[in-house]
Amino acid sequence: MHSGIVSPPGIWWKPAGRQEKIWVTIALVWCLIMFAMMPLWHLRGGQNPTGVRSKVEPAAFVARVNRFVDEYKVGEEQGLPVVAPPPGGHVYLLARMWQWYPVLKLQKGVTYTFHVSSSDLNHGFSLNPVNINLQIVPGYDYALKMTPTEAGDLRIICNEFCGIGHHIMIGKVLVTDGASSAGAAPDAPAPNVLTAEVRHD
Ligand SMILES: [Cu+2]
Repeated sequence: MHSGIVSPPGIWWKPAGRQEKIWVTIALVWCLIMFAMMPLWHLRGGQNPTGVRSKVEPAAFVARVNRFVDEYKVGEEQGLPVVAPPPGGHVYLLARMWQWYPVLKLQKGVTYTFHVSSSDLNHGFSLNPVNINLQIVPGYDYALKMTPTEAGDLRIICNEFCGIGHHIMIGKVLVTDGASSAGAAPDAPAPNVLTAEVRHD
């Protein structure tokens, strides 16, 4: 029997053996590498979209999104407006339980200022198959310069659990080829290989 007072029988007090020292050293070195990666990745990795961020009242953001939809709506898809903003303009996307509003139609090779916020609670913006991830927080307008580099049909997946409808919270971004965008049908076949880059200016 042993307790917190009576120490258990064992050999824990013997000096660490060679192998144990090697393993502890490897683990320590790896920890230090990972630790160094944090500042390194921030400065060199291009992983931190340092966009313009500002505070915004959720209701004001909703109003801005609605104005954006009214101005540039070009169609409808499954009850959601499809909005094609002018090239180089501002794009507004609202995350709310449980949809991404509206459907965006963008042009390849054009840089947009992309604003995204939430009107209720935290959501996660994950653009697939492009690897862009952002946390969407109500009260903050997260603005990024974004340039679609390939035409196609992208999905926005919510990757922050936001309630019972979380799994159906899937949005859509259509990227059209600049030249043929004018008369392109929304269901025109699109290549399935997509990339986009986030700029940090
Ligand atoms: Cu969610």
